[in-house]
Amino acid sequence: MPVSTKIPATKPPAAEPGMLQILRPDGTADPALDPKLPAEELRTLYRCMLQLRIFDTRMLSLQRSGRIGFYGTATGQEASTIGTAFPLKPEDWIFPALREGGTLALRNYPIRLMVAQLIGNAIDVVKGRQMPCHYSDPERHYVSMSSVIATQFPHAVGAAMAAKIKGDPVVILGYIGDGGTSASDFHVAMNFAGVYKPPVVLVCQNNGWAISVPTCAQTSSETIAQKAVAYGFEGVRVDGNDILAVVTASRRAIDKARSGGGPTFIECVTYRRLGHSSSDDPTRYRDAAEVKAWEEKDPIERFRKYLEAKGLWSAAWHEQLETEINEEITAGIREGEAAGPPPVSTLFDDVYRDCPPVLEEQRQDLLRQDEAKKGDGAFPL
Ligand SMILES: Cc1ncc(C[n+]2csc(CCOP(=O)(O)OP(=O)(O)O)c2C)c(N)n1
Repeated sequence: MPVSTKIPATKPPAAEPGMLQILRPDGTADPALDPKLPAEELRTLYRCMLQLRIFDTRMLSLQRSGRIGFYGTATGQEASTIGTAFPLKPEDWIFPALREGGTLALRNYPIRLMVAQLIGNAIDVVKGRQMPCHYSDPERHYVSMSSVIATQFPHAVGAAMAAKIKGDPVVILGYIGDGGTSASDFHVAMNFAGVYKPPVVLVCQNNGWAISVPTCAQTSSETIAQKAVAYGFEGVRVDGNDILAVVTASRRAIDKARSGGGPTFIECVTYRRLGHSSSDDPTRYRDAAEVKAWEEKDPIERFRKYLEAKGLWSAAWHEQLETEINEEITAGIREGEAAGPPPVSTLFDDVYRDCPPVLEEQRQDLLRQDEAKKGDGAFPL
């Protein structure tokens, strides 16, 4: 009989001791813990979660039809992604990992620019030089992710230390995956955060898997949150598929950081429902039953029931949102695919303030070749 190599990951979130849960699986809220957010905030949360779900679905299908090279979804992680960033002020900084592009919706980042980055075209603000999913917007205080796992944490802690030294009243939010907590950068950042107590909130999206390695093979700790204790600061564990719990935990941590109370580490217990990225086939290492159990804990559906009971959700409103989001994505794809690649002339930009003569010579040479290519279709040798 063949031996199964599929190791179970994490259990779906249940009301367990030590984990903050406010929304019950049936969509009712614990009355003692319900943050009673204003209707407008609840609607914004729903819209942003829905936008992330739809954007992921559309971009994965764009990748499957060969129109973008790579994509990493946050399907199943919408509450954890949107809820952690929701309480930030616009001046606060976000240091995302692969799955936090959706937080840009909270800062009204145009979808067309996200699509442009995924294509790497002439509209792309990073001029086609980054892998897809590396959105970047210094004006909205959103720092491009680094593909190198766990580096987000030292970057975030360093930025927070700088803010503290300068007296800049901002909070920094940094993200990591469960796999990232096995990397040395995680421990370096946690130690600096504990020692210097800068205004930082460090979030681990524990989505059960680091590509094919389950969380239980990353650590012997009972929880990831408890690792903060060793570094001398607070760690909290949250049902990451419960948007009200995530917002509540994140708001407490952000307010604490802003008022000089130092760092907090938040573990959001959630699940990566699709492949690690468009290059991965998760059916090779995990059971369909596990995925199904988590699909039943869908964070959007759970929140939808809560909104409906409050009279804040209707099928018509949902359809209107879906239409608006899809139209914006379709327009972004049309514009993005028509834009063409970034001009060759930009290849030498942004490295030196004043281009050195030797590079200027190469730039002119390249431009001459580019012109010649336009003439007869061939590069002169
Ligand atoms: C330092 C480093 N080692 C290995 C990799 C290859 N790699 C890319 S993503 C990934 C797994 C990440 O898992 P996790 O931190 O749990 O985040 P998730 O992708 O599940 O959100 C690995 C090993 C890398 N990018 N950087």
